Amino acid sequence: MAHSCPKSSFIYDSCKDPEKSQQEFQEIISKAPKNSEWFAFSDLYQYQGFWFTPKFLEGTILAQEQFRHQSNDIILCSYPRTGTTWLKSLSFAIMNRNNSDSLINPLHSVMPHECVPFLEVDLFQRKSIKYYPKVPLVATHLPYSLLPDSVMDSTCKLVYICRDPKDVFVSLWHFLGNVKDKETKIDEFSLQKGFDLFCNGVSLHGPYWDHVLGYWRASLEFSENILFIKYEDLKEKTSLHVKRLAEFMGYPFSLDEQREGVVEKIIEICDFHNLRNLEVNKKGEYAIFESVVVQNNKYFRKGQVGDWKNYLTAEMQERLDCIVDQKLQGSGLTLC
Ligand code: PAP
Repeated sequence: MAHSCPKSSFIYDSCKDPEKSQQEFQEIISKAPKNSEWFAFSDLYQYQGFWFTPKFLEGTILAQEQFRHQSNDIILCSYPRTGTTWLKSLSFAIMNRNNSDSLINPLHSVMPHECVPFLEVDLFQRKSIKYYPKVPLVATHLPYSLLPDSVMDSTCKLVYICRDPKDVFVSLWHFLGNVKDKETKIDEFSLQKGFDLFCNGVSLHGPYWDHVLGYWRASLEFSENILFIKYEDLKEKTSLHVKRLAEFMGYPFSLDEQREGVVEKIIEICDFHNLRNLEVNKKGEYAIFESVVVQNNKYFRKGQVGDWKNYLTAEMQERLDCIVDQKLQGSGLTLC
């Protein structure tokens, strides 16, 4: 086999100067525009053009100040509900495929979000999280412009996944309705209300189109270091894109591996239905933050392209497509 199992090089230490970072965070949040309509896990605050919950914002500031990447780190970037869990699973399985223990064990018993930590959540906000096994992969929902300087100034490899905004919205709306927050009572949140906010750019880590455009433009400029993938393409030509992903990550499949069916095996392990039917993903829970807990099965809802047709009217479709087309005009990218 071509590679030995890589070791994680991320900094898992908690904040070095917690008081300074806390002060800075409090100052930013006290001045930031606030939106209380999109309940997410709490109110949203606008920072440098994007909307965050306080916890995500705190993690963003900590990560910006303290994250130091190593040369072999690979960062999986995404807007929420665009295929993060799938991308994490595939990248993890690709990188971990020569682990002498077993190719499949970790993803069989550990939720993909616990195989690959989130930069702005897990690396700096959790004191005692355990990831198994640690590999030099980290994920983030941060927009490109808010990535830590140490990433921007480096040749660190980034993979970005995006998805049809209509499916993103429908997936996000379902997801937020299922989050259990110990601190706030979640009332019914209408599809129309969420849709209006999403179209106005007010959503967790939104506006969605700005999030996508940031990575898209960067991927054109730094094509060697940023791989841009569409969820729909990954669905349609999984094998092709998995090979492309492995090659980009620096873990290409050898001819022997291809002959032995390793690519297909990885695809099968990470297949939506396979992951969804695992005990850990059917019954387990994942704490995004200590007070925000989600059942693992909410990360495996339908996994389909075009599910928006079951929820959005023709007017809603036209409205969102029109907004996104306008925002993406001239970029060379289409999402709808
Ligand atoms: P997150 O940002 O909350 O982690 P993320 O993983 O980005 O979510 O996206 C979840 C979506 O990916 C869900 O889409 P749906 O609501 O339209 O069903 C989820 O079902 C889908 N998904 C999760 N795992 C897979 C997979 N292995 N293959 C394809 N789609 C998947």
